[in-house]
Amino acid sequence: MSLNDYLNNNAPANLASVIQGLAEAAKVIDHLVRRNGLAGDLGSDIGGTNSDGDSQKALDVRSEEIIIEKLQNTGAAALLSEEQDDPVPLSPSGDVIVAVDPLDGSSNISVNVTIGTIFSILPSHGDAAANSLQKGRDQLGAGFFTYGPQTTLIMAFADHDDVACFTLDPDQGEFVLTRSGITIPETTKEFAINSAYANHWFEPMQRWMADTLAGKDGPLGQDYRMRWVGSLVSDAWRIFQRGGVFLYPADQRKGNETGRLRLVYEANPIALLAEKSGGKATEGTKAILDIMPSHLHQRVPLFFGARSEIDRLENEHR
Ligand code: P6P
Repeated sequence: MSLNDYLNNNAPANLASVIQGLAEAAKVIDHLVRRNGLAGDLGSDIGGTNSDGDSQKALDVRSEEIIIEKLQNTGAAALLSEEQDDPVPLSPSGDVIVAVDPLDGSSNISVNVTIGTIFSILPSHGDAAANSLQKGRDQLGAGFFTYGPQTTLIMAFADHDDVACFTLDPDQGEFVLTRSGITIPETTKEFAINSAYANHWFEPMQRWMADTLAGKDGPLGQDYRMRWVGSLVSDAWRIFQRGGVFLYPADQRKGNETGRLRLVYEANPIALLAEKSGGKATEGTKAILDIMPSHLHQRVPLFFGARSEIDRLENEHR
């Protein structure tokens, strides 16, 4: 089944047109990724910084331009982006808002590691400020694309209990349904974290990891393995395909006291997919989807995946 057929059968018309626009943008971004280095270095810093002072890569900016172009006339009223301070107006008559991380994993562009585009679709209330500050529980749909060995899409809608995966068929140039009914197993032996910051973690994370690393001789009675790509979409795709748990805690490093990942256009979309897949997504004590954003680029700790492991982590935070 093609993406268009899946959308026609399962999505409200306004969401279908927005996702079709995002899919067209993903095809163009994918082509740029595959040609990186052949026609300039899209992983190079362009000297600018985004709203939060992160250095911008050429592909960050170009990806956003492509998304804005492809969302014209799709029913999206405005775009909220990691690369912008303020909403980017699209269709005045639009009734949804699209929040994006146009290119997640920018530091990996120049080293041929999977990167992607993350999106969240929210209702438009006709007021820019109100549109920017909505709980993830209010999302109408969410998902992400990966640009890696395969070009893929995973998405879900709020009023439809299915998480579906698509692969871009390079021969047809179309996204084709490859899996649906995605579920994250209740338990796992695989965790994803950047352990280089272990000495900066707060106590709950330290305790969780100590029990985990104790392995089969410890309180959990099983050995674990670790995977860390350093690209959220890549680690997340693996977890939605074979299970696992992802952990990006706050830590005591300057600037990471409330976490690294962004609530509105990274944590919320992933959290919707995680809950729809039978997993959990928390910041330690509260479901990601229940957090009211204080500002568009708010950072949060993000833990998602296997329910039993997230429960264990939340118990450590009590
Ligand atoms: P670290 C990429 O820069 C990103 O925002 C996410 O995609 C990824 O999960 C995380 O940062 C990696 O962070 O601290 O391991 O470099």
